Amino acid sequence: MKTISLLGSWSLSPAFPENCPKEFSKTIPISFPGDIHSALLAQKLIPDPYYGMNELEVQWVGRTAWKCSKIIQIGENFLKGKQFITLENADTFVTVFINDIEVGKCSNQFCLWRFEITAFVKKGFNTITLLFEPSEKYALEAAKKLPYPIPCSIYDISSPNRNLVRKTQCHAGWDWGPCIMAMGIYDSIRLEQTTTAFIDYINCVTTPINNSSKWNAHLVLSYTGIKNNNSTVDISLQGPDIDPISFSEKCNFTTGENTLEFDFEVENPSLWYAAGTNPIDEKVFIETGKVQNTENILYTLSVSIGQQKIEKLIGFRTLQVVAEEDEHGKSLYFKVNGRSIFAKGSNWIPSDALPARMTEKKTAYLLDSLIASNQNMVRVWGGGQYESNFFYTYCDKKGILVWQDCMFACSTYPSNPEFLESVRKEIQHQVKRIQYHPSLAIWCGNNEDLGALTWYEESKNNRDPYVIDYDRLNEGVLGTEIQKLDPERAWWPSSPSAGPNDFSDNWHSDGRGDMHFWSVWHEKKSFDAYQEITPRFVSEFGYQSMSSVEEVKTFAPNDQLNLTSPTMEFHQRSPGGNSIILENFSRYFRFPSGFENICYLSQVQQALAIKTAVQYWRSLRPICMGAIYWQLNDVWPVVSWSSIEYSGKWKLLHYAAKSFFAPIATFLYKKNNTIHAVVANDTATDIKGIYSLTVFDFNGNIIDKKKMEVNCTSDSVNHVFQISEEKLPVLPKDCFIRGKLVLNNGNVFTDYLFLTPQKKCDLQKPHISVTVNTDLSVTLETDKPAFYVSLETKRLPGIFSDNMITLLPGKPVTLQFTPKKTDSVNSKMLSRSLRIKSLRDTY
Ligand code: BMA
Repeated sequence: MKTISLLGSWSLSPAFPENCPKEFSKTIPISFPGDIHSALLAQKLIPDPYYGMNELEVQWVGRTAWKCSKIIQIGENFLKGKQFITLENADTFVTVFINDIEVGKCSNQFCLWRFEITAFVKKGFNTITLLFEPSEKYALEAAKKLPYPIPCSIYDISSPNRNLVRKTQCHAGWDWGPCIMAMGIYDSIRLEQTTTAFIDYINCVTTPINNSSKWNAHLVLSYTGIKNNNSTVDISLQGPDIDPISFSEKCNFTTGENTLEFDFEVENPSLWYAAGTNPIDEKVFIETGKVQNTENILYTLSVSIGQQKIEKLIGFRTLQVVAEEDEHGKSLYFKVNGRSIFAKGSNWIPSDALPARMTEKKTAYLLDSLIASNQNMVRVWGGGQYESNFFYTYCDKKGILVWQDCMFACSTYPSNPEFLESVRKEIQHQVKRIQYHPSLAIWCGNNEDLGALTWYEESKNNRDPYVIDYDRLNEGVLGTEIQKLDPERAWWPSSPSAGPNDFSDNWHSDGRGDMHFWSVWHEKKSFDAYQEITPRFVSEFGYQSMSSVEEVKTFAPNDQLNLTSPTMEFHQRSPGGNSIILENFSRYFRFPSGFENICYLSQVQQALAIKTAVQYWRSLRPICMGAIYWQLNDVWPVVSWSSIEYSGKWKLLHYAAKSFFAPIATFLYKKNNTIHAVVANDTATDIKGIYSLTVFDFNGNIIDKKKMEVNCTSDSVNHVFQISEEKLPVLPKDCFIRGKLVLNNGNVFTDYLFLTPQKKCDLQKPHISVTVNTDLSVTLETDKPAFYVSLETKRLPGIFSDNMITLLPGKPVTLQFTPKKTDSVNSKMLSRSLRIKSLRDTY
């Protein structure tokens, strides 16, 4: 088999130039993987859709048909046997022509499309043309044919009926994303030639063999034969610490789709670990208090038939999803290699609204950031896309457990035969493409579609047809196909849900399965509401913040740097979102002065909200076993729930996550006037130390102190101490509290707590001195207690070892800065770009 990649440069022009303004009628370059908006932007034919309100100016692009062509030379050899053109992640309605003859039509972004072109290719030059037609046109046509309306969520700027076309749902606009109805090829487009068969997919299920150090590897090879033939299949497995395995088998290939299965044994491979649970890393953490993340050892499985060779990296681990009835309801947790894992993570949305910018570099950066803040799980949310091969392989290496939604979100969906058939092909392809990844932990049918049945007038008033549609799609196609193709992996019907065969909508029930907890945002409850539930696993909860001023300036001119300016409101898509941020300022803080302080305080507030939730829920272990916050990243610069800004800058939440998700952590929280001190230990080692609780006044004087010996067994929490605030020698408004755990080996973990909203406290104005050291560390010292002390760099991207810290007089703290571009940054540059802010500076 031979392959010719068609990635790289193509020519782009409107399909019907007569309908376009003159400047667009010319032919311009486009590069695949890539998209049409990005190509037009590169030629300055459209304005930057992320700037100001330009999004409105580019809506026509997605409503226009475009043509891309490429000329390719084909040699004699390639014409033996049969030829095909194959497209992956083609968005969405793409008609393919070879030498002006139509050879096929793609209509689902998530399917693999392979069209035979044997009769149409010729020796020498061939022209390949792709006609991209607007998805919106197809969606509107589909809507007209419906016997009754199929509603979906609609935002101010959105493309109608996005739920009727199989395309990344959030391209149509979301409550954090622009409406950019992108078109393009985002993965692969290639010509293929074979005289025998294609290897379509390989899967390898690895299972430990009882009472031995051996594992069984069960290899499944899916192939399409183009004629009956006998060929030899060569299989090998290699890795750094096993004896190479290789064997060959003569196999009969028949025409059409087939599978072949092989079993072989592997002696003592290294185990695959979820991040943070590798024994070597845990040992380092216990000894030094420093988190280390060793990459997992993966093994190269290679399968060849004739000239065709496929290689995949596989891992060895056991993984169970435990969803069992118990005295608290129904559990949901993950067991890796027999050990229960508290899932700490965030929700992933596509890495950019312009698909050409969804680069491997960006994916790696975001996943590295996720790991660096002590997370071990990512949820690939159903309104986005099945992610790239690179994404899953990166998760395999780093030990990031993947919660994989199918790509359906916040909507009702149709169940006509064509739609279901298209989804069946989509899910068959996606399961076979990604199921070999050891990081893939669970398949989930959709995001919030079960709940969405209660959102729309149509489905509320006439529920039956919508329930039947839901069931046909979700259980009839997705659940059935997934359980048939990937029986080793758990099937979870929806997020949130109470698990298989329980069709309750689970929105406000905290006892069963996973829940989405949005009361402290959409319902505007106070942060205390996080402590009013006892969830088993929270797969979504979020709180918005603004991005840094530096980021805001990338989309707003100076005269718009005001929260209620048209541009700022345009870059806020959650209805009433800015008011919720402001309302909580007035609930907790003295009102910040000026735009810069608003941005900063909104990030402090977001970090405190999510910290409150995670600390409380971690303290409920083992009843609660997961906290996956909404959301890790942004698709453009916007006010949102993300912990990382579009530009990659960590918001204060991302730094806070590093502490509240740390393997060993101490938490202070107040519930019903009682202060609780908790130690959480997510390591495999029992720990011992001294816990101290100190009450300070706002001059930094110690008013009271209690000390006790504590221990905390592995993978558990210890509620070490409780005290009613009335028992304190001062009024709650006149003090703050520090909980400090000093382990017997000297490692220290701390947490601070205010007992009243900070606005009631008479904070002293601190004078913080800053010393920038030659190794790019920054030493901070203060004369008065300073809260949420945050460092930021201007025009110098990078990450601090910690941020949003509490500084006490006489206790200098040194934070290390790691610039994104390590070369040529010196302490002078860091000094110049450094900004520092604490809570008292905001008013
Ligand atoms: C959740 C998600 C998203 C949404 C977010 C914030 O429920 O599934 O659809 O963006 O809430 O509203």
